[in-house]
Amino acid sequence: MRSVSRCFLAILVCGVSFLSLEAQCPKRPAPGNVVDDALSLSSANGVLKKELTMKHSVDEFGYAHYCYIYQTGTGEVEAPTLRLNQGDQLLLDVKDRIDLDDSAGMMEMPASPKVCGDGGMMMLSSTNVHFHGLNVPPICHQDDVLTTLLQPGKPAFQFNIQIPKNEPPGLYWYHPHVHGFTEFQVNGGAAGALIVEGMEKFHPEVAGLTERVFVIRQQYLVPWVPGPYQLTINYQVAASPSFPSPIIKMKPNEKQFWRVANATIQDFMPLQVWFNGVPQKLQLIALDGYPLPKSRMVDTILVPPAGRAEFIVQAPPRDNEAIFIAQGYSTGPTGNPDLEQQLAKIQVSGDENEAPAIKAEPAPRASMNTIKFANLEKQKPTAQRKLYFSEEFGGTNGPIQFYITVDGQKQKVFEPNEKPVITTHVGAVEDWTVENHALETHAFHMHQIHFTVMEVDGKPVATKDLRDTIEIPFWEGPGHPYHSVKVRMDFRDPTIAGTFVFHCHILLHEDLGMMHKILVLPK
Ligand SMILES: [Cu+2]
Repeated sequence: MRSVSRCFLAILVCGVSFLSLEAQCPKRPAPGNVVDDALSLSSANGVLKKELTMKHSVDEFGYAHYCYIYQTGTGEVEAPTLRLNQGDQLLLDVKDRIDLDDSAGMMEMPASPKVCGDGGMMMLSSTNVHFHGLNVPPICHQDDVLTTLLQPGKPAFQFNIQIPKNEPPGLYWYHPHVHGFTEFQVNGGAAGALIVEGMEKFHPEVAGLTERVFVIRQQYLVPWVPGPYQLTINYQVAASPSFPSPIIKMKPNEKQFWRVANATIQDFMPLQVWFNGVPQKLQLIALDGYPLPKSRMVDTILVPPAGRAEFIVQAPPRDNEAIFIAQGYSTGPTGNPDLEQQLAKIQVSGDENEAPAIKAEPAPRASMNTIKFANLEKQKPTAQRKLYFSEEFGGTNGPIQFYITVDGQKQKVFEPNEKPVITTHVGAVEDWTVENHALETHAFHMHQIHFTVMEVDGKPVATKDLRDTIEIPFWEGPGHPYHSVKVRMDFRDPTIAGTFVFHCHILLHEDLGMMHKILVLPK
């Protein structure tokens, strides 16, 4: 479907949704309150078996909510954190109960010819689940977003995922991924954290610390129309000074382990913690659910949309106030402004946190060599590829088309029934150089595997971080070089054989086709 008609339809659908006011989603916390973590659901005896129901409603301010509801003995909670160990099995029953009049038909797109789940047409009321960052098979009932489609009113669909024994411990997340409609549902808050336990085995410095899981989301009244938005932290609106700031409580000098997911639809967030206006050092432990071989002290952690950062924060002494803040970030002439926003006030009170006795840091109990992608940077690549992001106006006053293109191929937007633009095979290790030819920053995301960031703008990077999402800054225009990253892709693990996607994680761009398929053939 042409994007021009879909932009109009977006407005139409939002107009429609204002009319269905019966609240299906639980009430979200009011701003100015203490930020609570989501309910944690932990595996037992190697299994986590739970049910989530996706619903929809519109709040009193007109924001659409899409909610993953978990039923507890005392009521409904939204978007619980799923906690599993390496090797555990996740059995997640998901029911689509989105009550939305999108029978206009015009919103429908033909689904992929293959069917997993209920099949039918892809609509705003259809859903599925992507387990972002998990290195698991791209097949039906696991992490397959191309053919999995759940429809309202149908029986629950079961996701059945074995967390690999060598899965990197860290913060992952789950969210819907129906092409064309992902942005609406994630904008509505449909996103939750998934944690693979065991970080302390690799980073003993986090052992015993109070752990916080913060999911930052972003809500637009009409997500397809650029303009004002609100960030939220664990569903509490963070829009200070318009609203009172959310509150994070810490004890004086206390160290906490913060696990932060950027579940916004398009916000690049340079995260900082300030004491009296001064950015403080944060001890960075992991990025995108992958533990760093060695933690590092930084004052800013840039987290692109869909990225995660895990770090240790130390509170100031008693009666000091500190803030958790996302700095402003320029996404270029055709990008949306990502404005500075205080995410929370850190309120320091209570008993002094006992100063930790000075002792040698215990050695890690597990070697980095036991997790996936270890030493990937030392592997010899078997292929080199070049891809680029670009944008194009579709006509005199037409909308922008968003492309990601393999160099040498024709620019085209993603179609569900397209053929893969890249075919490789199990065993390959490839270096991909991804350039940005657009006047807007994009966020490159690869499904199914993490990649090593080898070079930025043609220069080797020392840290060689493992990521699943990486920002590529905008082109400054004629006379300037394109920004680029070179990433090392690891297709050696046979369990990820199959067809999956890579795309921009600005979700509007993905929905409009800045995405393509890759086929990894079994050996
Ligand atoms: Cu993009």
